[in-house]
Amino acid sequence: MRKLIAGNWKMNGLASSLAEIEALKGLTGEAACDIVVCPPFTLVEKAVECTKGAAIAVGAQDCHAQAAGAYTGDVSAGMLAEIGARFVILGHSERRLAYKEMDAAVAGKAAAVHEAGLTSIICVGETRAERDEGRAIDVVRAQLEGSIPDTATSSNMTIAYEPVWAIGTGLVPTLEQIGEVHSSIRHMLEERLGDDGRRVRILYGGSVKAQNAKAIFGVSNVDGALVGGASLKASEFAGIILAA
Ligand code: G2H
Repeated sequence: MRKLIAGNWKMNGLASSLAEIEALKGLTGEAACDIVVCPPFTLVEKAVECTKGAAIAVGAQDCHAQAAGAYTGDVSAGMLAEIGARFVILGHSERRLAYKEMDAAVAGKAAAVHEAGLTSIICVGETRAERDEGRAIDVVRAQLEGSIPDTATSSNMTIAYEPVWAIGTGLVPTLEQIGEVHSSIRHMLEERLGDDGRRVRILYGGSVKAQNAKAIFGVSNVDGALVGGASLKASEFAGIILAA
């Protein structure tokens, strides 16, 4: 399966940061994978302009489940589609934690993303305590069951497995641990979507760097990466892209 490497800028980036996307265009001409950059809302439209003609798609980091209405501060999937976004990250653990986003809310947002013709990147992952209690697979299974809407197919949904304890910490699970969770996710996707479940891309996220990317991409059922900190600098992000 062709890999997908997605950069999640989180709440980082001003207009001057678009220079990193410009640089990325020059560094990734030979890329053998699909590339997505997800800057903050304020830069999505500018990033779309900046990537015109390049093989780099642009995504957002969240959206509302409704198409329009009295939702102060929110942005709908249709609004993102109108300005050229093609992907939306949903249910990132930082949002699940800070905004108490539950699985059902993530599923509602994902349905809206699919309705708008965009692709959802649905994030799941266990906490350190849940892993230590031996519940990592059960937690991920429950999150997937609750967060995937009936509108999902392999063409409009990507899953990102991001163990919460590996995010921004420099800690990375062993390749065996990554392989175990990714193969369980594959199994769950096949249960849910039948044969189409085999074609859904499953990304790994959590402290991916140019230096560890190649080994992670060698794990069965790892179809790419969701990259945070290391996506902010074009040179480091390009290293991950070229490892795919
Ligand atoms: C996990 C990841 C990107 P980082 O949140 O979503 O961030 O690569 O900084 O651990």
